[in-house]
Amino acid sequence: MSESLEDIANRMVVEGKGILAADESSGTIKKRFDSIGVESTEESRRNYREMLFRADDAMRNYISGVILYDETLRQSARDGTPLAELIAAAGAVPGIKVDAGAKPLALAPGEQITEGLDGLRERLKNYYGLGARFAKWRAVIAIGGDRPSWNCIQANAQALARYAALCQENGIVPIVEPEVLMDGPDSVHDIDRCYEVTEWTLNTVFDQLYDANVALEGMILKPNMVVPGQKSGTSASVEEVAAKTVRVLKSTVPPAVPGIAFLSGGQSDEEATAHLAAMNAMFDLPWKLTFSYGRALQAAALKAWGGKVENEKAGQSAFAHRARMNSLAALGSWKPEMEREAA
Ligand code: 5MM
Repeated sequence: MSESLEDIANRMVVEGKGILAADESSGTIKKRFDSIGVESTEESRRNYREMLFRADDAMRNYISGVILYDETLRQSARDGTPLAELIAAAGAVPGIKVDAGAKPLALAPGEQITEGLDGLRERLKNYYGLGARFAKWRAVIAIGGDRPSWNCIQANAQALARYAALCQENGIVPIVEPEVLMDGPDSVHDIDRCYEVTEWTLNTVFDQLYDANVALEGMILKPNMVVPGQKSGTSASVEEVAAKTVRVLKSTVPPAVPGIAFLSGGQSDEEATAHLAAMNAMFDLPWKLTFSYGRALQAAALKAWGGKVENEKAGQSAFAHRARMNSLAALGSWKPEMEREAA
């Protein structure tokens, strides 16, 4: 019998584990590889990802699921094992990014709408056959000037809800990712503006999910944390970020949702860990709170690897370290000195 949506969702946010976002599209992974001077080819992308998925300690103990890009879900390791099988063999759930990226929203300068609904039902059936049991769709909301507009939030929330309903219809758990960006150019983008826009976005998303008949028990939310914009010239303590993020989530996310797995959104590795740890240590929460980090889990591993086979072990231990720190954060027991001890 196939596993229920609820069981898959619960597995994705099981105690002390989180999700590895390794779903960089070809353009994004090229940027990451450029930063370490490695050419992005089908083979180098496969080698890098195979290194991560074969990091046994990290994968077995701290990672509950991996988000893949279409190419990776169809790739095999050097010994011919499909990469999705490596992930499943380590006890993690393979997942797939199904959006086609954020494109300019017509007549709305500076705003974007995520595309990819056309043909999605057929693609989901195909991905299920390839082993994917969850999917991800990311909407981006920018703060700046008089943005975001009602139109941008509404259009993106409706697309997220249509995507989530299609996933559930096909036995796939949707990760619903409405990201309020933290890199806006605006000086008024302080933590309270981020709070306001995140609250508006999440309320709209859950309205749309309700209208689309999406079962909250069979989905995972992937939101941003409430932080000041990187160019706002303001800052916030770890405790303030944790308190405001938990407050906005408690006022918008029904407890029927089994788990919330944050994106890191450009925070440093340690910031992303510290914020998650503080939320879990300071508050009683109705859902699991964990990580679904891309950059904050991979940056150190990518650097240590540097595109060389002889550095694979170093890349794997850098990944295992960050995965363990974030696992401790998901349990609320991470302390800054643990970073030093491990080093
Ligand atoms: C891994 O990056 C994903 C985006 O890739 P594209 O921009 O190429 O589509 C992204 O959706 C990611 O899953 C989330 O934003 C979380 O990653 P970060 O780096 O924000 O933790």
